[in-house]
Amino acid sequence: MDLVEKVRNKERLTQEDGEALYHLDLYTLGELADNIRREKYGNKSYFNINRHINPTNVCADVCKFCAYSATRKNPNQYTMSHEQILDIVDNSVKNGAKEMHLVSAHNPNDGVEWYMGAFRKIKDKYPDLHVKAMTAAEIDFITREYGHSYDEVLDMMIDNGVDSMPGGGAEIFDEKVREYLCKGKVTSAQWLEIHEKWHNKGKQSNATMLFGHVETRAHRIDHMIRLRDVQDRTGGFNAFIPLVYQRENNYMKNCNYPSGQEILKTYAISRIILDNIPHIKSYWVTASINLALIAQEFGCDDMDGTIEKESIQSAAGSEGAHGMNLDDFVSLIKNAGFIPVERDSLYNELKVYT
Ligand code: V47
Repeated sequence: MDLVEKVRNKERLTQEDGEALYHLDLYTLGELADNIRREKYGNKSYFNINRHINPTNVCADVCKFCAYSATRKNPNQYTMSHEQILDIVDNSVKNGAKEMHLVSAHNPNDGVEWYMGAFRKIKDKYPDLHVKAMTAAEIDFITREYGHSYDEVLDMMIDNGVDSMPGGGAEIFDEKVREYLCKGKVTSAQWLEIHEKWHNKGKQSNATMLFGHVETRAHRIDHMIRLRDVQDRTGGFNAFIPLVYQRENNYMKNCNYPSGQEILKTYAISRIILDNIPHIKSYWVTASINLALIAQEFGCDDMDGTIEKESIQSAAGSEGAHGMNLDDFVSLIKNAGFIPVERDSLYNELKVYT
């Protein structure tokens, strides 16, 4: 059957189909993805009011794409105390934030109590605040460093108030590319296992894919299909977030940087292939705000949030370091022809900006 027909009939696509989608012209692909997105969400475009906190940049791992981490010899290393973290949280709550998204480097000096204590203190002070924390890469690091099992760390997270897991650390699942990018970090199978375990405890998470570096289109489709397989079993992924590779201040320059068209095609294809993951985020920090808005016409339905401060991708050249003013964010979404909808972290609608 013709591939376009197959998509219109909502048939499940194979690896081969996914690769073939890239050969369609951008507008056909965009229309196919947009139809799926509009059927689900109409003209709504989701975002939340959130704060990214990166409590330490000291890292035992060496990922070629990372411009954020610092080794112990780096003069720019930092590790926040719980008081410093709580000061940030206090301030962000005053500014209306409803989600704290905490992601750290893999710091061998801190101990598991440092992580869990921070979550506990945030939750004790703000029981209604959503704590999104701990990538599967961090969890894997903690188990190796401190001798816990995945289940023990996940249970500790739940006991200390973590509500959902972010999608970081997925990078690209293909084992050869992964070994080149981030040898020694959580493996693809482990990343998927950790999320599956988390879902089986009744919790939700997101999934990312870092693209636009040395991977091929086939690797991106393989990445999506591995996520789709887990999602068939658990239904626990809320959103898929394709992260566009930022290339400054790191060790990976030999890349096939993607054009705007290639980025939009990748968003659209992820909407089509991931028939069981409800939301596709065009994360404005790595896509740029303009492309993230256009991506809302190519299958994406979410822009992520106002963020307030971003350290990981901005270290590598993104312009998202200072977040986005709420009024500007809402106006930009409106001017792009969409209805901005503020959501909570689990996609319950909080406010429709008509
Ligand atoms: O996993 C690191 C990525 C991720 C670079 O779950 C880079 O809602 C681009 O996962 N260029 C962490 N990306 C951020 C993350 C995230 C972001 C927003 C929302 C959510 C969510 C999750 O940042 C890492 C890594 O893949 N990253 N370096 C870089 N040079």
